[in-house]
Amino acid sequence: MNSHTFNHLLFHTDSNGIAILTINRPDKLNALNATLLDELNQAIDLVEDNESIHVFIITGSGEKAFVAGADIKELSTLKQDTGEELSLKGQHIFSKIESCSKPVIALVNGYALGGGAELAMACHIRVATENAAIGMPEVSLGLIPGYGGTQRLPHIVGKSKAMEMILTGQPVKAGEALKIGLVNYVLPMDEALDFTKKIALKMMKNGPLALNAAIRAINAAFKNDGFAHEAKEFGKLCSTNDFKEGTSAFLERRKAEFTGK
Ligand code: DAK
Repeated sequence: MNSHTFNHLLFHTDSNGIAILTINRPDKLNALNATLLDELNQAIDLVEDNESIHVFIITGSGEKAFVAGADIKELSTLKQDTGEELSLKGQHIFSKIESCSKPVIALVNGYALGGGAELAMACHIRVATENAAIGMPEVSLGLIPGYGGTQRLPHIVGKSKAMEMILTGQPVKAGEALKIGLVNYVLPMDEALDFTKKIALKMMKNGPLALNAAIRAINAAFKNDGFAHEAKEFGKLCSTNDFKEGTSAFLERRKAEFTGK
């Protein structure tokens, strides 16, 4: 069993070669801050570089949240240039997950909101626990998804459902997520990890070169230039009053009053 030390991640590899990464910032519902993103980037490199790892599982610590989004306190300080820069950085890291040469499975154990939903969608498949709620609430903060969500959600659930989810900001519960194809399976909390490992074992019985080629070929069907557009739009929103109001309202625990300015 291999393990590696990070500040906000737990990382270990079991004797079958399944690496399990647990996002570990439970007091903030595993929200993604800058350090955590950097560590996630390093963890992906570890998985790519280690020949004894065959499948990668990403989950969140505790039973409440997979990841409750990008860290809103950090987001609230962004300006147009830093917003676009952060978006491109996050997009790059999530794209590395999507193009990982080994299968990556998200085990969505609770809230997967905003950046959390985007992280789950960058993984190759998703298993959810019964208490999962997946959504893109960015518009309630005066923002849009900035880590590839505007691109991946329509690919996974179709344009119409993606429009509804992003424009209302309302999350879907596990049962609906299964119905619309956003997750592959829904399991009780105490069975979900074993079930996910069983899928991993099925995958790793196959030829690694074939797995790698299949991932590349499937990803090739979904290449587009919308990611750069998403980062630009996100950056522009970072200079608006609505963005300041949306993030302040969350941090001050009040309802946002948007003015369209
Ligand atoms: N960021 C920072 N802190 C968060 C957080 C988040 N996303 N979510 C929760 N927390 C913190 C809370 O502030 C609270 O901290 P303390 O006050 O205890 O210090 C703690 O976690 C527990 O949360 P609650 O007290 O709120 O717990 P509840 O059970 O009452 O509610 C909740 C759970 C998940 C419904 C609620 O926490 C919530 O609504 N959280 C925010 C969800 C959200 O809006 N997430 C989306 C964030 S926007 C981009 C990059 C990324 C993105 C966009 C652009 N670019 C750079 C271009 C992505 C944006 C997002 O992800």
